[in-house]
Amino acid sequence: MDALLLVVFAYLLGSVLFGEVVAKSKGIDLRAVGSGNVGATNVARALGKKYALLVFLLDLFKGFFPILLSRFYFGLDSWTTFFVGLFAFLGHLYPVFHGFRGGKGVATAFGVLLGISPFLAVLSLLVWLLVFKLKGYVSLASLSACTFAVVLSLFLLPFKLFLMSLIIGVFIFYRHRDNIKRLLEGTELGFKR
Ligand code: NKO
Repeated sequence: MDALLLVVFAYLLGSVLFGEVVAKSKGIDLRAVGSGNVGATNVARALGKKYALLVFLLDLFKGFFPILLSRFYFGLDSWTTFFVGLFAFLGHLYPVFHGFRGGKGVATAFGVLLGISPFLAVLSLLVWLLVFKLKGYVSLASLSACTFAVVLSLFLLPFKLFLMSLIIGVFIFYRHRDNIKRLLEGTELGFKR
């Protein structure tokens, strides 16, 4: 297995926006609905929770599967795993198959984390669920879980994988800048159809 080839594969797989694919198969343009985003949350707004779960799992797989391959062939604490995780995520943000206009990367980052540390991923998911239950905003839940994951990865992961989490975390915050503005103004979108 060639490391560069695996990184390219991760990027190309990340570049498949399953939200856009599933919505298009239903005759819906996600960019014209709700937040205009291509992620599972906006699929929930456009098509309901069943399809949102499907898209979440598919987008998660884009991060999870390449990381499993990288762990198997190159090991967890390797630069290959660092770049595979980063480029699976960047594929979703800057997808070559969709004019480089991608999503916010939360589900794919979660897949990467699940492949690296199921323990840390499950803890982060619990933070996500708790904040969503208390506050009702997916974006706030995602940003809280992301912060939690980055901080804990400093203590629980090899340093280069903490670095990967940190870079991914910075991109996730940057991609949520409109959500952050809306949260501060009190105009953030809800989640229901
Ligand atoms: O449409 O702008 P919107 O309101 O849709 O969407 C905001 C939303 C975008 O993200 C998604 C994907 C939803 C996935 C939910 C499950 C999350 C589990 C979270 C763990 C996060 C771990 C991040 C790891 C970083 C290293 O936010």
